[in-house]
Amino acid sequence: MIRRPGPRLAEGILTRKERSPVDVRLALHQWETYAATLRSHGWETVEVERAEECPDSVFIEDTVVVFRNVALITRPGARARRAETVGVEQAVARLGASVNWVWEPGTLDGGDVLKIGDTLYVGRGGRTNAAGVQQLRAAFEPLGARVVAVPVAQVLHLKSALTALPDGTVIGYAPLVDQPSLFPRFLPVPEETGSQVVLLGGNKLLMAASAPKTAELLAELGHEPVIVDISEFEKLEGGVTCLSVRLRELYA
Ligand code: CIR
Repeated sequence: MIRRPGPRLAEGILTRKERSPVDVRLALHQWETYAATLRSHGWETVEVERAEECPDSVFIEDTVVVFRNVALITRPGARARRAETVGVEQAVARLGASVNWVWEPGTLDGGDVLKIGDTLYVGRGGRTNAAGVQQLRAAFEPLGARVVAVPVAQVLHLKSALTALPDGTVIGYAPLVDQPSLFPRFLPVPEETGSQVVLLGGNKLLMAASAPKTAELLAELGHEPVIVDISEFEKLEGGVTCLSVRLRELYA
């Protein structure tokens, strides 16, 4: 599931970076390439209706967490992003998910949830609060998920500085990971944006062009990096994972 950037993209929220001008036309081109890359690796893309008024709506991963057939619509930690969930609810319902919601006072961003098999690591920190973690637990533990809360103090989202390889090894940019020892297997990578990979299938990993050293390292370990340039989204603190929601389980 993907969502085309809207006309107000350049106004997206910044928390940790200085603002630098976003080239909206280039961003659109990069987004088209990102979507085409998913498709050329066997993924069907479902485009959620564009949210004209929401600058950050392209970062669709933050609006929903899917486990088995249940889609938990988030309540984003940034108030300005809450209107983004509307179109996403309709889209996941149309795809056959059973829809559930995070309610006040809970806040949860999908970028704070890393799924490895049946384990959901959830980052508690900037955008996701304790009530959000509790509601994630209540939604998914009855379905067989194991929810593990981990602290996030140094980055925007849990997945800003770590994701996982196909075998479940967590890869992370160690200086920005609060407690690497929480993960059974942890591989440090040399670049912050290199810590974000989307599993395309087989040994293929979708990665950002801004992390060449990590791509080289992962290639040496037998993975096959597939590189996309997402510079304009990186200026807004977004990475490869947040530009899509992968719905493997709805289609399983
Ligand atoms: C925000 O601050 O919410 C957006 N500018 C960036 C969101 C990136 N999402 C993610 O890492 N999952």
